[in-house]
Order: sequence, then structure tokens, then C-alpha cells
Amino acid sequence: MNHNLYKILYKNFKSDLDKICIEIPDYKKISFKDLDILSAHFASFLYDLGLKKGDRMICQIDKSLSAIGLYLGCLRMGVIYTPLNASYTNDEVKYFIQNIQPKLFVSKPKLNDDLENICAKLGVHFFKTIGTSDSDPLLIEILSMDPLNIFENCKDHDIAAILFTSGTTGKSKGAIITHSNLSSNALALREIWGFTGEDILLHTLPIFHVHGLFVALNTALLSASKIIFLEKFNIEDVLKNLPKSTVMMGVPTYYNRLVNEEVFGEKAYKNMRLFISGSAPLTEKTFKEFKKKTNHSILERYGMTETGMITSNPLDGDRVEGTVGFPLPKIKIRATKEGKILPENEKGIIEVKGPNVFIGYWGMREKTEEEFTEDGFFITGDIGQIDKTGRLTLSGRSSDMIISGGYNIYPKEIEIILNTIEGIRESAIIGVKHSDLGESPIAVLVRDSKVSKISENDIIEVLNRKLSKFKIPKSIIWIDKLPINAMGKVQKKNLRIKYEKILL
Ligand code: MCA
Repeated sequence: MNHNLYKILYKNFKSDLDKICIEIPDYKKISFKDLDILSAHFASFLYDLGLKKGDRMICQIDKSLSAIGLYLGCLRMGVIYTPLNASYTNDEVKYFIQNIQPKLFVSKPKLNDDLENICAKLGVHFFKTIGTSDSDPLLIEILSMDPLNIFENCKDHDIAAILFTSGTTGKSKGAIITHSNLSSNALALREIWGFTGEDILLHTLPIFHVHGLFVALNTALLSASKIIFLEKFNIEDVLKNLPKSTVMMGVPTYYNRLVNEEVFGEKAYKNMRLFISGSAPLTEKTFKEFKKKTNHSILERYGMTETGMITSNPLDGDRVEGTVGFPLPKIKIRATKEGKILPENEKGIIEVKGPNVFIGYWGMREKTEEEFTEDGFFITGDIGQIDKTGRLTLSGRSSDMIISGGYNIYPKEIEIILNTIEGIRESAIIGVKHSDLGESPIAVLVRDSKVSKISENDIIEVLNRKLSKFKIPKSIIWIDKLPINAMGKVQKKNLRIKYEKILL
């Protein structure tokens, strides 16, 4: 059997190739046939550069049909696809290039000249740029090539993508995701969420993360559902296109914004059958307000970059707010404490096993071994409990990761930079409540009295040069000394309690 994910997607949508697959409102509609040809052109582009199965490429481009064509072209060729947040700085990107040593880097146009030099210095064979318009030179060149209708033969463990997920140590880890990780998860989601060719998915998520790329795109393509493809979550565009849609996927911020939007009414959601939320905890307040306003119970699910989707509230059955439902078919979860499996309703670290679980972190054997148990469960690092019906409730994280509008932020990555700044003796990054993004980072700093005072603006300026905007602390607080426990560890929990309302 050929486990090539594109082959599996194609097999499931080829029955009606003339059907509209993707609509970009007020701009363009393409059929499944157009999509298949577009992906074959991108496969040809990769082949023409000499890339082959197992080679790696990185792209840092804007959400567009070309971005989808490039992703599907990589799948067709068996080229390993790594998308990056378009707002990552060169410092962040340099790390990713050094980590996976791609043969090809595709960047958005005019991101900056340094990137091409960085790629050359780091031995990247090819540096290309592609924009979002139909008149983009590289797109025109690619469309002039003969399409390559390839379905590279892949085994189930062959790698489809490497997606980076931040690490508690401050250095991101490349999660190695196989063709069958992705196909098994998409097949399971199609089944449990009842996706069919009659569905129309409103897609507003970025496609450089698992949620928008795999959970939304793969599941819709596998189901031959139509996709209304928006550049980003913009409330006006969402309200305009919701009436044409039947399913929406989003982070909790999307639902907070909708529920607080006056004009979000029955007209908007009249054809909607399902609202799905994930990537960050959905508050019970938002769940209740949304239900009151629309009579829809948002379906919350739980996943990670390393595992795709793990559990989901049921399509038919109780969607209990504050819980993330039941394991997907063929997936096992358990709560453990110091290696012991806990009984029902006892809080512990959640571990997961199944066809959805990645095979490890690229170039980090030890780190990979640390995160799997002897009997093959992946240790998620999330804290939760499982009740007697098997329903999972999450209650926190063993690390001090912050989730801001669905983006994961690891304090260590920011603290490492802060601790290099003259004038700062100690630093602690903590997550505090944010009414729109759920959580946001703030910096609690101790001055180095031996050095002249540094201003908050100067600190933010240094951070802006090194980090994507979404990681920048929303506030800076100076204190005399950080609270530490007997082990000398900063007691961030105390700081979170003390400053939890500072942004509200
Ligand atoms: C944008 N900004 C942010 C965020 N997003 N700051 C903090 N946190 C954020 N999440 C900043 C921008 O840098 C910009 O700064 C300013 O806010 C306005 O940018 P804009 O894009 O207009 O912001 P927005 O429209 O308010 O975006 C918020 C958002 C967006 C819509 C929630 O962050 C979003 O689409 N998040 C989805 C993330 C996602 O796909 N997560 C899935 C990960 P400036 O103005 O200074 O330039 S996958 C995952 O978690 C697992 C696998 C799972 O289970 O799904």
C-alpha cells in the first residue's frame, strides 16, 4: 500500500473533480481538479530543483493557494515540509535552518535580504520567494512547467512534515510527523466530526501550524468538503462568510470575539452545524455565552503538534464545557504520577499512545527518549484527569508554557534574551489573563543596581529584534527580588497569582 498522504486525499476527493474545492471570497474559486493540477505543478518545481523523497524544505510564506500547492506538492514528492510563522525573525529562522538543514527555503517576497544570505551561509542549496498574487514571477514559472502527476511511494513511517514546537529549554524542537500520523488523524476526525462532501468549512486559521494545516485542511480535503479560505480571522469577513458555511474551526479568541460582536446573530450562523475550538483552553464563560447567543455548544477538542488531535467532545452526545472529551478511535490516554498510572478522577500528567503520535524530534534523540515511556506512551506535559466514562478534563501544564491566542510561548526563550540585557539582573516571564488572547506574557524583572537604569522601551526594542511579535511581553514589572523556593527555583505560581489581573 502507498501511504502517501496526498494519494489518500486524492482517492477521497477524485470522485467529483469538477466540484469547487476552495473559494477565496471576491477573488477566486478553484475545483478539486484545479487543486490537483496546482499540486502537480509544485511537484514539478521541486523535481526540477532535484529534490527527492526525504529531502527537507522550509517555507515562510503568506497564507495563499500557492502555499497549499507547495504543501501538497511536497506530499506528492515525499519531500519533507516545514512551514514557519511568517512573523518569525531571522534569529528564530536561523535556528530552524541549522536544525533541519533544508535543501530549499521558500520565503515571502521582500521579507528581507539577509535571509537569502543566511541561507547561503548555512548551506541551503536553493532560496526562492513566492507571493500571494497570480502575477508572482515564481508562480508564473511554476505554472509554465509540465505538471508532474506523481504519488511518491511512501511507507507508513515515511516523514511528511517537521513542525516546530517551542521547548521548555527555550529551543524549539522539530516534531517529525509521518504520512500515516496525518492520514490516520484526518480519517478519525472525518468520522467523529461527521465531515462530508456537503460541508463547507470556514478556514480562517494560519496554515503554518497543525490546527490550520492538518486539522482543518487535511480533514476538509479528505472529506471532499468545500473550503472558504480567508487570509486570517477578521471579524467582518467571518460574519460575511459564516452564512455560507456549515463548519468552523478556531482558537478560543475567535469565539470570544464573535460572542462579543453585536451583529453576530441568527443570520450569520443559520447554516452552521458545528463550531470546533482548540489550541488553547475554551473558558466556560465563552462556552455558555456562545450557547446562549446561538444555541450551539462549541465542540472543544485537544491536540498537540506532536500528536495531532488526541481527544474530542462528541458530535452527538454531551459536549461538557471545561472538558476536552474522549480519545479518538485507536488512541489511548492515561493520567500518571511519577510513572504510576492513576485511577479515575485523579490528576496527573497525561500520556498518549496511538497512530497519531509523532516519531520524535529531529536531531534530538535524547530529548525524544525523555518524552516517551518504556511502553511507548508520549508524555504530553499536560495535567488532567480522566473520569469513569473516559472523558478528559485538562487542568494545566507541567511546564510554564503560555498560550496566547493559540500560539505557544515558552518563557525560557524570552528569559534567555532578557538575561543578556545590561541592567537586568534576573527575569521571569509569566502568563497572565488576557481578555482577548486568553493569556499573555508579562516580564517580572530585577534591576542590576550596578548598571544605569534601562528603560522598558529599550528592553522591548531588544526583544523585537530577536522574537516574533506575539512573544513580546505585554507589560514589564520591576521588583526587588524574585520569589524562590528552597531549591532556588523561581516560584512563578506566586507571581501569576500576584499579577493575574494586571492586563484586565
Ligand atoms: C497576533 N498578535 C498577537 C497574536 N496574534 N499577539 C499575541 N498573541 C497572538 N496570538 C499581534 C501581532 O503580532 C500584531 O502585532 C497584532 O497582534 C495584530 O496582529 P493581528 O494578526 O491583526 O492580530 P489578531 O488578528 O488579533 O490575531 C489574533 C489571533 C491570531 C486571530 C488569535 O493570533 C490567530 O489566528 N491565532 C491562531 C494561532 C493558531 O493557529 N494556533 C494553532 C497552533 P503588531 O500590531 O505589533 O504587528 S496548533 C496547536 O496549538 C495544536 C496542535 C492544536 O491543538 O491546535
